[in-house]
Amino acid sequence: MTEPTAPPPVDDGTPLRARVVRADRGALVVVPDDDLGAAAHRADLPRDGLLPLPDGTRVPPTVGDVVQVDRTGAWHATALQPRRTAVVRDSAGRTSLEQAVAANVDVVLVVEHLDPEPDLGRVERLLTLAWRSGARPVVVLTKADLVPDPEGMAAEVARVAIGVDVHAVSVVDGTGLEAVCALLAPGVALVAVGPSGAGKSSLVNALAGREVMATHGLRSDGRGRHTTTHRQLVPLADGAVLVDTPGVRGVGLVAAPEALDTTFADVAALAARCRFSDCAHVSEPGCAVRAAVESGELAERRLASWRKLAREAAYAARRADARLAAEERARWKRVTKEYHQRVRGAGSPRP
Ligand SMILES: Nc1nc2c(ncn2[C@@H]2O[C@H](COP(=O)(O)OP(=O)(O)OP(=O)(O)O)[C@@H](O)[C@H]2O)c(=O)[nH]1
Ligand SMILES: [Mg+2]
Ligand SMILES: [Zn+2]
Repeated sequence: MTEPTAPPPVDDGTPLRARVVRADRGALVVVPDDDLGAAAHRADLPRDGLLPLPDGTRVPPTVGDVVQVDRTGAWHATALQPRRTAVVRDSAGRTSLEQAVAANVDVVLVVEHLDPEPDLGRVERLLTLAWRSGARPVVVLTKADLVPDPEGMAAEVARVAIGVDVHAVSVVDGTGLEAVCALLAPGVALVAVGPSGAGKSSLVNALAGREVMATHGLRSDGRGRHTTTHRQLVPLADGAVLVDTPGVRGVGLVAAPEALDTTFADVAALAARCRFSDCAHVSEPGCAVRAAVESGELAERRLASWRKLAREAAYAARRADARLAAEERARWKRVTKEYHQRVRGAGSPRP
């Protein structure tokens, strides 16, 4: 990206409403929210790296966030606007269970390659992540120029992407790009998620009409090093913005039963017809899910994928509950300690 070295605009002392282009540990890179194509500028963060929401909770800002920036002296971010949407993934971090990948996006581009063959389970996982965000998912299948029947493959993927548009594209011969361009409009924010080597940055460059992001130089086999190493918001020519993200091996899901039911609307509809409401779809009598697998209506693979993600979501929910309980215990410990200190203090006033 262009390094944020441009001089700050004239500072009249009023705070700036700014969009986060990039979020690092101690500082943000921001642009004015009313001019996303303007020169980027550095804005420092408080020492703990957190910013307050209007309700007082402090959270780490992420790319796409709208922040308030104080421009007296060195720019520093002071507050965070509530997020319209948030793409969140399971975090391995100690301080929080969720990591916000991108905020305030309207569209999540689930980017998957056609060559090597698309991984349907990964598409289902990323669609669940996308539905959970509140934004609209769109599947983009890249490298259409490398396969003989991209449309046929897109139709296969569309069968596991219920209610979602699926486009086969190529940045080499331009196939399908107009369908993705049709999503762009002034003020629209998108994020591209998908495995390393899928062609996210290549797509970003094609949509931007210039080389904004570095891409993998050699023919990639989809493995090996990640070319994009940090998330970044890129202004596109038509007033839209797109967040490019580093490829991830497997994004962990946060608890999201509704999102799962949306991704697997077919399985959920079948499960609603099982004789027992707590049917585990293994060997229960009157199981509509098993019956659909046996009749070939539902692919065994899809059922297995749903089970895997449902287990993961349930685990995440338990972990979130455990954390809440631990936080509650810690709060009570603090409260009672303070109480005892006050009582002691009242009995024998400290010198
Ligand atoms: N033939 C062909 N190659 C493509 C296409 N799109 C991307 N590639 C190639 O795929 C490789 C990976 O592309 P990138 O855009 O760097 O992939 P990425 O998803 O950004 O990868 P990470 O940044 O590691 O997550 C590069 O060698 C691109 O040239 C395409 O439409 N057709
Ligand atoms: Mg990239
Ligand atoms: Zn059942």
